[in-house]
Amino acid sequence: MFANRSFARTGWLLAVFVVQSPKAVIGQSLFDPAAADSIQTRYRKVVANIPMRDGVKLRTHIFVPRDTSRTYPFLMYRTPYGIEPYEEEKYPTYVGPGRGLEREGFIFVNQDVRGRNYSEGTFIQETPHKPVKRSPKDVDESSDTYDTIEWLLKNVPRNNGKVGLWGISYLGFYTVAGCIDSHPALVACSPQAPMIDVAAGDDLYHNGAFLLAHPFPFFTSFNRGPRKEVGPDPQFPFKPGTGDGYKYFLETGPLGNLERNVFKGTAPDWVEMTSHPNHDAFWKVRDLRPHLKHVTAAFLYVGGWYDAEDLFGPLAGYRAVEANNPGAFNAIVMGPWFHGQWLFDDGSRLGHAEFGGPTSPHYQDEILLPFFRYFLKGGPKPDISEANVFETGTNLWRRYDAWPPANIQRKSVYLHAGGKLTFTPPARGAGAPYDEYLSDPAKPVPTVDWIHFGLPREYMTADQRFASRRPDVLVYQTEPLAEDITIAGPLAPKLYVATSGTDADFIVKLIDVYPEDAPGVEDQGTDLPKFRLGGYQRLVRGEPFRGRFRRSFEHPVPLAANQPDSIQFVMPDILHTFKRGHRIMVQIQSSWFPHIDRNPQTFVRNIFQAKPSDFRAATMRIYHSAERPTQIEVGVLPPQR
Ligand code: PG9
Repeated sequence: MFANRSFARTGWLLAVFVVQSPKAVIGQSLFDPAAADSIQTRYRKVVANIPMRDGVKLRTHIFVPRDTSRTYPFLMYRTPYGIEPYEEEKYPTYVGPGRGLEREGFIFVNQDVRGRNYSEGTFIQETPHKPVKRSPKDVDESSDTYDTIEWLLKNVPRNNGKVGLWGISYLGFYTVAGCIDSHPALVACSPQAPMIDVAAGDDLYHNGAFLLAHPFPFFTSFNRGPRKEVGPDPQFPFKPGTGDGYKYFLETGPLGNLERNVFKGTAPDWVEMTSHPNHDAFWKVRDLRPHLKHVTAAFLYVGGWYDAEDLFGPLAGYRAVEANNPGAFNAIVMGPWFHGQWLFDDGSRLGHAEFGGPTSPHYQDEILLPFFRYFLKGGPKPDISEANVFETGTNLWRRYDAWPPANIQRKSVYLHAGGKLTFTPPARGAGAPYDEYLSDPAKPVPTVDWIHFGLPREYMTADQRFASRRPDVLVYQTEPLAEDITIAGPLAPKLYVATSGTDADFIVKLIDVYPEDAPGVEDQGTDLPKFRLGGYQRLVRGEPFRGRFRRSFEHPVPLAANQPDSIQFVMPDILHTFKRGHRIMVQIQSSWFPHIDRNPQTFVRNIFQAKPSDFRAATMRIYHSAERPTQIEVGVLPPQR
């Protein structure tokens, strides 16, 4: 028996991928049951319980190539979600970051992290890194990875002494953590959509606004403690009784009701994560970036422009390594992908946005495989640039020596009276100095215009016409563009605002508006109306900011009612071309539900403890005058070939 045997509901996350996109990538689908047979044909599974320096044993499945004619490097991932199947004689449908690598031959290692599933020890959410370790009891993910590698090198025959580490999402967090103060044999790290700071821009909080629709379903299952009984968990999966998340969460009322009515103490991590709405010490110690110094491995960060969970992570992680390790091999790949699409799907489209064909194979074959071949097997030097990024709008892969590209020109798009948007600031006295709207928490702006529970990843490219017709959404757009405009890098809104309340959210959306006569009709299948691209208001990037944090993310302060104030923040990077004849549009609103929790719009210490009476409608004001020119600073690339 394994101590602390906890059946975390691991199938849930993979189920998300299976349900939504089991398409074949590079041959066999990652979830094709028949794939287990081909894994078993090529590899022999060894089950090990590897002792860490403090004596805790971590359940590890090692897949050793059956071809014993040569030596192989290790390629490992570490996970809180389980490494099924646990039976020694059974094989998983995939063991590595792509079919090409499985065909190539590595010693694949899959490990339950401390305190999860069949590993011993105590689980800690996003284990803080311990830069100083004074005794064998001072352990963290860096030391567990180090001890695992030390054991593998000594106990697995025909290894070539080199180790690679990779992982998507939470597994990406463990990848980054394992590459800090790393074992000298660990020479290649590929953090993919890593959770770098869930309280700054990844899964839980974006600029202080809490992500509700995405993490809630996760915490209804992730916290399953050690289960005594065998067989299906009567509580899993969580059954909200409706497929309409907007309705469910609106009827839930203040978020404290979710603990009282749903979790009821079964989700200690939900309680922990929602007990820190400010960016306090609890979150600061979980941010790995300060420790990404003196790294010795090569890094290949991977992320998706349309990753609804961890878009912040790969960009922030890449920047941290770049800033602190000038000599390191540190590259980034950003494709037009949703969370994990580069492994689990061919990457040809997301919602109504199409990318000119499969995009994942280019990354798998031309970037990922050459990267690991070079650093783990002494293969040819990979033809990989510092930044290998997909340009949406034109559907071209681009390569740059830096990210963002060194030759971008910082410009601002300015809001003007009459719903106009131009690259010039408002002139004095030119039209009304502001626009107003009534934001009512009882009728928040929906995230999408279809019924869904959870956060549909298609929201990242969804048509915004439904929102542009609401009185509580302000809309500003350019004239049809006379030439293509390519924007690269982060977007930096500077909002001049006022509210009749004492707190407010402001969501900024950057949108590509297709011409009314844009060719193309998408046949969504017989039971859905054909989607016409004409007039499509394609979301390019959207991001919230919770007004109380405009001075500090750790110490929120109320907004003074009816007093002009300013808010500056950064929206995640893009690389998008607005084509000639299209328009650039900006929408501003004060709710985005249930993607983001509702702001009561009255200042309370902790929104999770707000009372129903705290939720009040408020008039929001967005200024666009010479004195208060609301704008978004962007990086414009010179015309490219
Ligand atoms: N990034 C995913 C997640 C983490 C925490 C809460 C909700 C989702 C994931 O690890 O898949």
